[in-house]
Amino acid sequence: MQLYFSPLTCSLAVRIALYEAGQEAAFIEVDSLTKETRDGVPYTTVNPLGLVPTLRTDEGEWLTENAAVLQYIARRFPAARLAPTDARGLESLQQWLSFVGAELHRGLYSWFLDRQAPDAVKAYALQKGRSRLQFVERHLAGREHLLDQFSVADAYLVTVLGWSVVTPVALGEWPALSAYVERVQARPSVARARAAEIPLYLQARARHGEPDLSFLAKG
Ligand SMILES: N[C@@H](CCC(=O)N[C@@H](CS)C(=O)NCC(=O)O)C(=O)O
Repeated sequence: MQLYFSPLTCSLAVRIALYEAGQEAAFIEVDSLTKETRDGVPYTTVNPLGLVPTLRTDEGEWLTENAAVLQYIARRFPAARLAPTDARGLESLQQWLSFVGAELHRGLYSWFLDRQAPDAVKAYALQKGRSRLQFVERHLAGREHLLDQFSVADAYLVTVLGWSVVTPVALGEWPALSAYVERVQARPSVARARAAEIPLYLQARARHGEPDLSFLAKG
C-alpha cells in the first residue's frame, strides 16, 4: 500500500488506522504548498484535485476521500475492529464520518488552514462551528469514543480536533472534547502517528518560511 499524505493534515487519520491495524505502508509525503511529492513528482498526476489522502491499495486501486479510505482500511483488516459489522453500527459510523468530514473538517477547521480564506469567512465559520462542537461535546460527555469502541471515526475526529492548537478554535471551552483529545492522542497508534508527522510538519513550515511552531514537538 502507498499512502500519499501531508503532515498533520486529514491524512493523519489514515496513518492512525494503518497503525491500529498493524499495517505498514509506503508513506509518500506531498508538499501542501508546491503540490509535489518530496521527490518532485506533481501530485496532481496522482490526484487531480491535489487533495490528500490518496491510498494505492496492494491490488493497485486508487482510493480518495478520507471517509472512503478509512472504511477501506477497516474492512480490509477486520481483526483490528476499526468499524462495527452490524447494520446499525455501520450507519452510525457513516454518520460520524460524514459529520466530522463535512461539519468539522470542511465547515469549520478547513477555513483556518486555507491561506486564502477571507477573514469574514473565518469569523462566520467560527461562530457557526460552535453548535457543531457543542453537538459532539454532548455526545462525548461520559463516553470514551464516538461509537462503543475506538473506530476509524475516532481516528478522523482526533485528527481534526488536533488542529485546534493552530487555529482560533478554543477547545478549552469544551471539557469533554478536550478530555477526548488528550485521551485519544495518548493511544499508542495516535501517539506514534503524530510523532512521525510532527517533525515533517515543522520541516515543511521551515521550508516555506512559515512561523515556527516547535511547541508542537513537545506533545
Ligand atoms: N474531501 C476530501 C478533503 C481532503 C482535504 O481537504 N485534504 C486537505 C488536507 S486536510 C488537502 O489536501 N488540502 C490541500 C488543498 O486544499 O489544496 C477528503 O475527505 O479526503
